[in-house]
Amino acid sequence: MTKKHSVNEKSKQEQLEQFKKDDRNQALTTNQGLKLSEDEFSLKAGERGPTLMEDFHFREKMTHFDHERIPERIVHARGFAAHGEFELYDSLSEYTKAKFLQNPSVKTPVFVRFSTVAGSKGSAETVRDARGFATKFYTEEGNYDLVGNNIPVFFIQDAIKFPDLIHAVKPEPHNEMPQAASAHDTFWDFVANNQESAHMVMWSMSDRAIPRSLRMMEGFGVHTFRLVNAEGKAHFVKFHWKPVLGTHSLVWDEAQTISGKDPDFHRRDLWESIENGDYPEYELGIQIIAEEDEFKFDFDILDPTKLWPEEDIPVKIVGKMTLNRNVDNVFAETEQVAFHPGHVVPGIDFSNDPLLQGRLFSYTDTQLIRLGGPNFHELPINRPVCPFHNNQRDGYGRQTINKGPVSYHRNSLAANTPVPVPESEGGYAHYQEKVEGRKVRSRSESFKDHFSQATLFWNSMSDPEKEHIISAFSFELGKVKSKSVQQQVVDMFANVSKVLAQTVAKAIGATPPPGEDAALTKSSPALSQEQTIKKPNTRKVAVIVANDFSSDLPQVLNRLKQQGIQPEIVSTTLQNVKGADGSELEVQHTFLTSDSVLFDAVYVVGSSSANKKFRKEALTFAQQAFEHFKPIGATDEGVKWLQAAGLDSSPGVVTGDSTRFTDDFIEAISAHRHWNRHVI
Ligand code: HDE
Repeated sequence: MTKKHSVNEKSKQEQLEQFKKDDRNQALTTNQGLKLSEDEFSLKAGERGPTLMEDFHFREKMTHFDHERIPERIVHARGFAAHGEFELYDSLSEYTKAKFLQNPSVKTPVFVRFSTVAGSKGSAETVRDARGFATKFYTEEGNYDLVGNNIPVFFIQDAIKFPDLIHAVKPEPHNEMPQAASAHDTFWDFVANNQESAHMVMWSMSDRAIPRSLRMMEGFGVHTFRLVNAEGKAHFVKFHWKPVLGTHSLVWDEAQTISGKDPDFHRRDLWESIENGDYPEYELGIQIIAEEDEFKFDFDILDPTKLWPEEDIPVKIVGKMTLNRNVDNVFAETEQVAFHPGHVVPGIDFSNDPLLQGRLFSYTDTQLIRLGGPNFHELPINRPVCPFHNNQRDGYGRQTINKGPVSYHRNSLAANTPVPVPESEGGYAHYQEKVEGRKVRSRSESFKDHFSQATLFWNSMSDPEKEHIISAFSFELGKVKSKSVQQQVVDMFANVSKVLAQTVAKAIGATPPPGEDAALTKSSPALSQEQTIKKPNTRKVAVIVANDFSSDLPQVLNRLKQQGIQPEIVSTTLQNVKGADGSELEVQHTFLTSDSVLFDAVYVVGSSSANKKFRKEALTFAQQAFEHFKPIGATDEGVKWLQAAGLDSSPGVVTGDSTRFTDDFIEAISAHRHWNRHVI
């Protein structure tokens, strides 16, 4: 189903055909099916008279409109989703009896919703935040939901603290500020007074919290789950999604500018990639720990503030998910989809992680208010693809018309149907873990180390990544008004790194904690994005061109396209630009409608006939790309412009007319960012 055409190129003819297929070319009717002769004027007593109560058409239309909104999600309100499919590489029967994980030839349909956590439904998408990564697998045994995030650990260890965490990070209630941001007093007060948050805070201050694209971020199930095979043997498991394009981020200044220039940046990127046939792909990975090894680690595997270092417990890649279809209607699908970590299939079970246990209550509870009653499983996006039967009846919005008088179990009047299915025939049976203990409200001693893995994360970062973390802390705490909270946070993070705490303290005018960092004991290279896959594919390049461009340009652009790079022409107006040899290029953006931050690289071509204003605009693009460490290319007149501005001969800046230019530029684009550039 490859589409491979640009979104803008969708022809009128195609659109008309689409309209014919759906219900748009039908007669306009009321919801009762009554054909309507007129839809512009309400019924009035005389042309200038009052509207009449008997205008049922007006009242139906207006009432429906008045009720169009449903409550947004309390967290993860801002989200975007796509359909796709999941394929397994090899059977996982050794670990699980889940049917969709047995046979590599089976393609399981999926629906994935990505989200930010803190912001409201209309908030900007490139804010500093964790991203939700929720996948619904429509399997033949029922829906399985893997409701994860792009960060592998969480702020808290027990679900009972979730309302406190979210109250702290959401806008402060007295003035409802700030929107979609953790840079305020209550969030950092929570952090300092709930130190189990240390590890996740390190991640959310890192580049992971400002992904370049939803197509370029990892996903994690976070909790420890259980896989159970046909013999009843269980293993502990953690789930990972690894993006085929690698894990990449924005830089903070760029992320903030994009929030204003294009608050829909991430959804636009996902939508356009799918429309263009550049389907986002993620490989599924599992980490396995045998039950008998549960206590072999220096952390508790039930603690959701801990990850399993990949170097110690390798991630086995077991399958691939491809997102290949955009939604038809965002409300019907993306907004009404109801995920729940408790939607499991035989062969997948829970662990006693106290955060997971609490989530198992919260998700159905929230749908009851959000989707207005207990029948949300009947909405098309939530319906399993396999049949479902039980004795549940009635409720708001019931769609199924159950027949017959019997709606209870056990019965004789309907031959005791529907019938429970034994485990051996596919009925779900919970893993029979032995549990014993006193009823207590307390936390296991094994959950009390909050800093070792936060330090592991810090130690695993490259120098630029460490600098970004320091700046993020300095930004966030710089926005905090309480001196006491600032100092508490600095003192807390001295437990992670003295260098980190001392540098941040200086930046925000707090007292630097004394001491030096201990010698590095352990790091986990897999945690650094420096280690990620780097490819030029789908990277967007702003090509700045004026009339009289050189005749080589179309060839350069073709070579970039062959590498999967997307050159887009930027000029003064949307009129085609003409080359010196008479060839023409279609312009996609003007200096007014676009901005350097919306591209991965800038290529300045210019031309000798370009005026001063053009040259200034081109250099603004290049300068900003330079400050964001992005690849810059220049040929023809562009080379002189960059030289005059002192932007040439830095890492990642490629200039020249030689045949090597394109190869070098592609290499620079593949590197994504050039951190060794001297930016003042
Ligand atoms: Fe959620 N979370 N969560 N969460 N969560 C919701 O459910 C909750 C947690 C995650 O695209 C809510 O339908 C509690 C961890 C995603 O529709 C709510 C706790 C992880 C989404 C809820 C957590 C997540 C949600 C709000 C602590 C990563 C969006 C609307 C125990 C593993 C799903 C909704 C979508 C949504 C509760 C912690 C991921 C209120 C109580 C940890 C991706 O039920």
